[in-house]
Amino acid sequence: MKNLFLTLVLSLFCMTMIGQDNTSALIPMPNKIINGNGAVFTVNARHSAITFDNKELKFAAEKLQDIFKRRMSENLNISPTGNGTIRLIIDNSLEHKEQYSLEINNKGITIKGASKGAVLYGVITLEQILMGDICMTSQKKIREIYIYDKPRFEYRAMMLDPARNYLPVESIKFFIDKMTLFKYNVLQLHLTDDQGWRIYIEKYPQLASKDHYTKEELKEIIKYAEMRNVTVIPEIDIPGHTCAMLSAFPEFKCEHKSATPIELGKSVDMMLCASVGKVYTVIDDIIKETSKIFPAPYIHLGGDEAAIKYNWAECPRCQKLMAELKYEDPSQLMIPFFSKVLKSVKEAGKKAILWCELDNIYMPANDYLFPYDPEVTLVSWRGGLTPKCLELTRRHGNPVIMAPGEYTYLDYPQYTGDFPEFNNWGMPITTLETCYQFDPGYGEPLSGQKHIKGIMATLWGEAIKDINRATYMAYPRGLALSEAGWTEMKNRNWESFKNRMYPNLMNLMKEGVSIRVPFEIEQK
Ligand code: TNX
Repeated sequence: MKNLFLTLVLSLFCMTMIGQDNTSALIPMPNKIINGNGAVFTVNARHSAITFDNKELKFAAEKLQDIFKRRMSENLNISPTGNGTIRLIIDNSLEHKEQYSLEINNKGITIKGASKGAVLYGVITLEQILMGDICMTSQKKIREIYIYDKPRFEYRAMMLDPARNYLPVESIKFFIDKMTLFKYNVLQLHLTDDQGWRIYIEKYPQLASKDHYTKEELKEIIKYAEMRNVTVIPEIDIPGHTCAMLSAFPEFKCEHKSATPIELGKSVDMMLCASVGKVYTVIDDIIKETSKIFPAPYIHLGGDEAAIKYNWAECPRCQKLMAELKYEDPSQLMIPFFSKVLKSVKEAGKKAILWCELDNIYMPANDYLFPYDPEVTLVSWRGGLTPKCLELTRRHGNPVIMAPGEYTYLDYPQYTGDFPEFNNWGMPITTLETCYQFDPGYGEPLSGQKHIKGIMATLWGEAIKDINRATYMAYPRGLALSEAGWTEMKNRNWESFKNRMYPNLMNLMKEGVSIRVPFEIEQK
């Protein structure tokens, strides 16, 4: 009797909750949804069990078990075999490796995925269904729905920068765990810069800063990420952004009168000298060791903001090398520099990623660096130069990752009162709405987008002192960018996104994630 009364009160309350339904917390928006005809599935520990057909799915099954416990107070059994009403299945007939389907009807729930990661995505989508349809959830019911989903882009990255400010292993794991909620599948770790060298290299222990990651710690991060369908890609930034390396190897500096003394922790526009032979030996060793630690097929080698004008251009040894090679512009030394480095990458069995540097203040008009080896993937990051980078990569057959600063840089302030301490690069404000406007295809016809591998939400770390600041800068903008990476343009809509965002923000807060509440945005 009491239960009946409660159900009645709850139903009346629920009828007044306009806009809350089973799709109202889906982020990124799935690419195909078919609504049911009003049937419901009731979750009940006595009659429902979770089964999975492949031992690889144990993690997803446990995640699902935890979701039902947290959201419905139902303790479901997991049984690896048998005919549970809630089934997780690896389906090899699905063609895209992250493709999944989630089918809910009055008989049960079936999640099929092309891989364990895809099945996990089905589980995550199911949690968002419960998050959106809170009234049904509170009655332990789920409405009939059919979702058939796969990502627009295969590469959906976030970047963390523990080189500028070290982040403990636990913080990185925390960050990865939250990325997975929005179907990001790559974490780029910017491991080296002027302010620090965070990866311990056995052959050159002098490189590592006081705070660094051991091989075992990196492996632990990689394994944690792998369970959550996240690939960790290391970045060793050369030949610029190398003060930490130069303080361990002062002989790698250029030789010229105006060379600034190395002071660790201060960015002083120093770089590796292109004409010192040992630079290449040490880099070769670093690439080999790093490649053994990280199973990812890619290694990122930077290539950004090299202060050629203040180093190679003035260095007598580099000038001699230029004359020998009949080069007119010192930026051209990037060609032999990277051809040697890329050889090491190939020998280590990897492919390289580089920041796309075109004409900037340090390297005037150096687009003659193209053609890069077409195996090299470039990250387009300078907003204004993105159309040019898109065009050059298309012409030369290089894959490209879209990370134009004005849409995807999470270190940029998100509103006027949000200037991070310690920034001195006069950054534009990147609002949540601006992030949401990002179309990684940059308005190109589909035929011109084939070489776009995906997107990256980039969080530079100069002002990121700890994980709370990292997540505060990353969310909610990371939600908007997740949709740019996953959802086809025809399925995206700012008004709908705003509403779908709120339940997710509440959930993040409940999980102890420090976020920015976008108080300037009205929920309808
Ligand atoms: C440029 S983006 C950099 C970083 C800085 C960032 C600050 C890029 C490839 N290089 O070293 O942290 O600006 O926004």
